[in-house]
Amino acid sequence: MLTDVIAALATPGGRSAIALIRVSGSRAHDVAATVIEGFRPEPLRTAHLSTVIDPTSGERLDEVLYTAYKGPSSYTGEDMVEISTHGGLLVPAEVLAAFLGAGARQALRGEFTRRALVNGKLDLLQAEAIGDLIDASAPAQRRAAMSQLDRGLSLRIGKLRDQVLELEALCCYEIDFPEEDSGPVPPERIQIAIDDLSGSLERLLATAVEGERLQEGALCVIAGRPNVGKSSLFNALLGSDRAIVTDVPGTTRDAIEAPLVCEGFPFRLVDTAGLRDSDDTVERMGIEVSQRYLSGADVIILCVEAGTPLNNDERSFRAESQVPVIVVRTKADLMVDPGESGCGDEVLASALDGTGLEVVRSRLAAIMFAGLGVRGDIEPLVTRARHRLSLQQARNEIRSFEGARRAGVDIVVAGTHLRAAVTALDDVIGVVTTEDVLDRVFGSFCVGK
Ligand SMILES: Nc1nc2c(ncn2[C@@H]2O[C@H](COP(=O)(O)OP(=O)(O)OP(=O)(O)O)[C@@H](O)[C@H]2O)c(=O)[nH]1
Ligand SMILES: [Mg+2]
Repeated sequence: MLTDVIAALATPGGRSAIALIRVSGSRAHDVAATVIEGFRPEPLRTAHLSTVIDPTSGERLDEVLYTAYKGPSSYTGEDMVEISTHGGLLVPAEVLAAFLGAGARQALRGEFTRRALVNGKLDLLQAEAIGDLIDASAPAQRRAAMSQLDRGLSLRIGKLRDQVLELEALCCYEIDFPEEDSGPVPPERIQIAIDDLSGSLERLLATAVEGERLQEGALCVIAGRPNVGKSSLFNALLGSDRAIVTDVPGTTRDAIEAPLVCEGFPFRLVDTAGLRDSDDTVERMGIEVSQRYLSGADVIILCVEAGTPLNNDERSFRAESQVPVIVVRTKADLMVDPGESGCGDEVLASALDGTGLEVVRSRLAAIMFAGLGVRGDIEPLVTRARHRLSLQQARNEIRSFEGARRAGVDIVVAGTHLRAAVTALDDVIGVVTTEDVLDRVFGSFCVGK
């Protein structure tokens, strides 16, 4: 297939030692030959030292290293050239302009990976994983993205797809031999196949809550009465003075959000205005913002000063919360008798001397990502609503198939649910051909005719 030549800067603009420009398309090598002095692709995948010349002015723009790739053995599957130029704002822009002047077109967002997908170098899940890897801010996100790039989830979904096709094949067998009253396939065998499949789908779907949380970062909201030390705790956990701290109750008026990594897991930590009845308009608005954040929180840190018993509001807040609440007893350094506070699962902490901060971090990681810790790297994760919705669709189709079978619906009609399940699974990774089903029917059953 003939494709136009696209080019783009693959590194961010700004002062840097080097920058990388990528060029891809059927005539990528021809375009490169117009701009790079003495360009020759061979030996492929080898760095060559040369000079980039402006095709219109003939001016030497930069000394570069270039590497040529021949399709399909390249990232996009097309002929490609990667050029390492010197960094900074001007040089990479001028070299890129030279390529555009020589017939390349500025690539669109994600167009290289999109071509890789079209050319079968990657499936959709792997393409998403590349985006996730680039966006990762916590090691656990990187691990999940790497596993998805290694086709962890693709293979798992491929296996589910195989199971559905297997089931379909069993049913096709019933269609082929209608004269045999009970059918050649014992109904128990079909039921076992259905149960196995449903079980596998449920297990995978069970990873979605924490998987999607891993993708987004768990929303952790710090709440409590004014002046209890919420902003101080926020700053201490982040290790930087992001929020203003004063001894005036009602200091924080707006919610402040910042990314935080706890034991390798991503969080979005939010400091909020202290909760109380206030006549001050701005403070009241701040409290409303706090309430909104609280209603969307995955986990809440409720700050209460050490040595002070929880009041009724705090007790009912903890009891009625829909999400886990970690009670943090603040200002532990001011306590006269260290034994007097911090009962049960409450955490004794001080923003001043760092007491308890590690406990808060590990408590957050344990509560929000316990399942991932247990599963380790073995289970692939469902990290997007897109995956989850398709998997739920597949599961619903399997349920409908089971229901239809029980109700004695004709197997050909019931079988349409299996087709729909395959389509739903294919939506997650890629393309489907009905040839697959036929291959499986005759391949795994050895009918002999
Ligand atoms: N000794 C000690 N003082 C603290 C600690 N944490 C906070 N404080 C002090 O308590 C006061 C209030 O702290 P903030 O962090 O502003 O409290 P807040 O809960 O954010 O208050 P509002 O934003 O007004 O709701 C300040 O004077 C802090 O210096 C701590 O761990 N130890
Ligand atoms: Mg504050």
